[in-house]
Amino acid sequence: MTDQFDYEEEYFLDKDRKESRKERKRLSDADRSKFKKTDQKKIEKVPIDESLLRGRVMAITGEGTWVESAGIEYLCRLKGTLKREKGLVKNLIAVGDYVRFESTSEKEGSIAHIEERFSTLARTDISGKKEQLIATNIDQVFILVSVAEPPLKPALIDRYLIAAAKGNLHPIIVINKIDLLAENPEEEARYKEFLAAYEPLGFPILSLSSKTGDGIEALRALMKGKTSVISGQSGVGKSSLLNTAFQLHLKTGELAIKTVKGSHTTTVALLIPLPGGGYCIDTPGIRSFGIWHLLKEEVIAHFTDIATLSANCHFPDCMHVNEPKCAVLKALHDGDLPLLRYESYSTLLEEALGGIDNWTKRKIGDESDG
Ligand SMILES: Nc1nc2c(ncn2[C@@H]2O[C@H](COP(=O)(O)OP(=O)(O)OP(=O)(O)O)[C@@H](O)[C@H]2O)c(=O)[nH]1
Ligand SMILES: [Mg+2]
Ligand SMILES: [Zn+2]
Repeated sequence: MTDQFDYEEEYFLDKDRKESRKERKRLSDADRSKFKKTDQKKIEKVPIDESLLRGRVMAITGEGTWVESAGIEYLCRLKGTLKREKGLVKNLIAVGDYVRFESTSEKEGSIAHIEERFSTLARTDISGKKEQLIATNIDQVFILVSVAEPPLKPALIDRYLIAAAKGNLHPIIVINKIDLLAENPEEEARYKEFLAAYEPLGFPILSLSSKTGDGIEALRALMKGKTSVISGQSGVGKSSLLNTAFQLHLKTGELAIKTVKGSHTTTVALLIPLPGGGYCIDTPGIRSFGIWHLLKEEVIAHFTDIATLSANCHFPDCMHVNEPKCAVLKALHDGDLPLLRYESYSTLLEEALGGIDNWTKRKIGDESDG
């Protein structure tokens, strides 16, 4: 199996920055509504050959695309006509896709058509120039972080939350490894600070431990009957969590300093049918999460707490960076706006405004403080 997704690769080493900036500008001038909310069952405009089989992509490995249809797994390749449509998407097909294919032998097939997606979890690929699909046609994303090993990174959570809103997904923040809190007073303080800042915002937050089983029942209940994707940094315990919750035997990794490409334990996304109904896609760990085609307006819309405060800023177009009479900076100074939130806002705003020239900076930010 090869890792097709470059998950742990260095992210923004692209030398051709100017070219990328031009591309970004072109993109943001193009159709901004990348995503139309559509019903899964809506039939596509393109006429489909009804003699084709219909199936769902379970995994994509070096061998090909694994498609399940009526209980049979087919190893499929993509038809050449599909490949020519690639354009600005790094991976034309992703786990979770519904496809139409022709079976070429008992267990093999050829994919002719990918159905329209009702949701996607996507990020920017390694080059910064293309959209990389992590999973598609999912109801909800479990944003998995851990209180320690690796430490909690609030800005990464905000990245996922924005990506979820863009991709038409319901986000659930899951904080794993709470068993480690007792022995980590610093991490415990950070965890509490995070809860104090994020709970009032209304995002669902679930604290649990796949080691002790604390909170697992709640996770199982949330996953029941739904298609979920679980995503987060390498080592936060995505596979362990699914193993504990559903008595699975996914490979899990020992903790190690994971800096080398390929050191993550899960190497390809995998759609897993859950006992009791529903599916969950386990994914390889990400190192950083660049939001594809991030707009300033999306950052502002996401930080509702900051938007509320900004009603009292002196300048109507205040961005709360260093403007005089800024109500957001005042709230921050007075302790009415958590520093965590402001830091996260600043990072993402800078990214949306600065484009690719700031992405290298962002990468450093990701590693130091999330
Ligand atoms: N203390 C503690 N350790 C945990 C917990 N959950 C997972 N771990 C450990 O964390 C390590 C990484 O777990 P994995 O499940 O492989 O992590 P992952 O997120 O799937 O990692 P990738 O597949 O590389 O993305 C393993 O050593 C697990 O035993 C937990 O709740 N508490
Ligand atoms: Mg894993
Ligand atoms: Zn302001």
